[in-house]
Amino acid sequence: MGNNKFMHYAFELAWILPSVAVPVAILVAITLTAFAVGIRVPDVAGRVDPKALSRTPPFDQPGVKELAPGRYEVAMIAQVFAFTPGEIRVKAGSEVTFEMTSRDVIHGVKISNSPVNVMVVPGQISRVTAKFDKPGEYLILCHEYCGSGHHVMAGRLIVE
Ligand SMILES: [Cu+2]
Repeated sequence: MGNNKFMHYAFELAWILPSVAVPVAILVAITLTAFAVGIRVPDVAGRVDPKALSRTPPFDQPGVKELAPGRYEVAMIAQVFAFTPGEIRVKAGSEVTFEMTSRDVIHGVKISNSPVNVMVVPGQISRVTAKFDKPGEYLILCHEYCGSGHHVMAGRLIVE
């Protein structure tokens, strides 16, 4: 009888332990990616009239701005079928904040070998920050089908 009861508890424990361990493991994974690897969910930084980009800062002057040594801000516009600016140059080890929006339809921005992966929606400002330590050329790709020229929509980020 006593042995039976022990088996019952052992069986319960075999289910309770993983049901606690799995959420804990997920929390650890989220914490590690957020704080150690620096992967964050891109936030919606605001709204903008897609028809008034030419007179709305920072999109009236799309391009790369060096705020401080190792600290850049990029104002980028996506439209069929190009990114403006199409080429971005930063120094190795820099932290780059991208503020992006679309002039026309929904695009997506993925920068190869980096955590940057964000939807770019007309009317919305998408903001994402990433650090670029390794010198080289990083491909900037549109990853949301946006029309007949989608496959040629690309830019590059050069880390020097
Ligand atoms: Cu596209």
